[in-house]
Amino acid sequence: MKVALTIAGSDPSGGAGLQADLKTFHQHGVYGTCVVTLLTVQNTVSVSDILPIDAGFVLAQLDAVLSDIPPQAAKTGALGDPELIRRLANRAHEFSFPLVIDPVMISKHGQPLLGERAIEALADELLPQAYLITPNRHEAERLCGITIESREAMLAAADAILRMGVANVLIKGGEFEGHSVDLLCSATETCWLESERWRTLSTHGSGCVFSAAVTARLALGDELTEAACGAKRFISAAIRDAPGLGKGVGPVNMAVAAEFEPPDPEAKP
Ligand code: PXL
Repeated sequence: MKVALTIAGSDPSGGAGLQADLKTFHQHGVYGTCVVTLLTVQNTVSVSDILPIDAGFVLAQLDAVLSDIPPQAAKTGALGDPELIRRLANRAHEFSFPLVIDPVMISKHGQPLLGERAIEALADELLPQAYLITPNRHEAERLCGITIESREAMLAAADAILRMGVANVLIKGGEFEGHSVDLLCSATETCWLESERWRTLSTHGSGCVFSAAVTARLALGDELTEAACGAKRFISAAIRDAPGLGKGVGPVNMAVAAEFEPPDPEAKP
């Protein structure tokens, strides 16, 4: 069985953070492991408190899982603390698997989720270690200073982010001509990912699920474009079939079918 690791915060309402990542990994037939970075008190209505886990304790969790169950791919979610970001960046040099960084900095509604010092540490030290970063539109704007109000601006932002030393970037959450539009860019390839834009409030955790689906597919051995296109189909269906839970911004449905090639049981590890 392939393995994917998430290094992320806890959302007790189960729609975002490590809970969303693990459910998404599982739905792709991938064994999920998780290193917890922070706890939140939240539901679909609000986040009322955050408890960061001591950076040394987070690193100890990481050592414990990596030395025992090495993953084929990993992702990060909410990291919170600049010291943790720096220490993780130091360890990421040694990773022999692709690292997907979801730079959880600003919510899709524009709310800040990370302090200024942590954003600096993320941009300067961690992002250059990533195989792929998956910012939403606001995070991409914050990273490169370009306002994304058109496809041309989204391309310019992706290009500017690549020039910051990032290998590949997937900008999520564009909305143009009534479509949901994401953009995958690498040094050699540009790929628009488009889907219908569903009229729903239930998008809590959609960014986490999208980047977790890419990570699961990378763990299964997909090429990047294939992983991003498959993940886009998964998140689009998960939003379309959202279960309507909670009194606020409800979760997406991570139990929708994921299309993937199961790994060949005969293949050598
Ligand atoms: O979707 C970003 C995110 C990541 N991680 C945790 C969160 C959220 C948003 O609520 O709670 C733990």
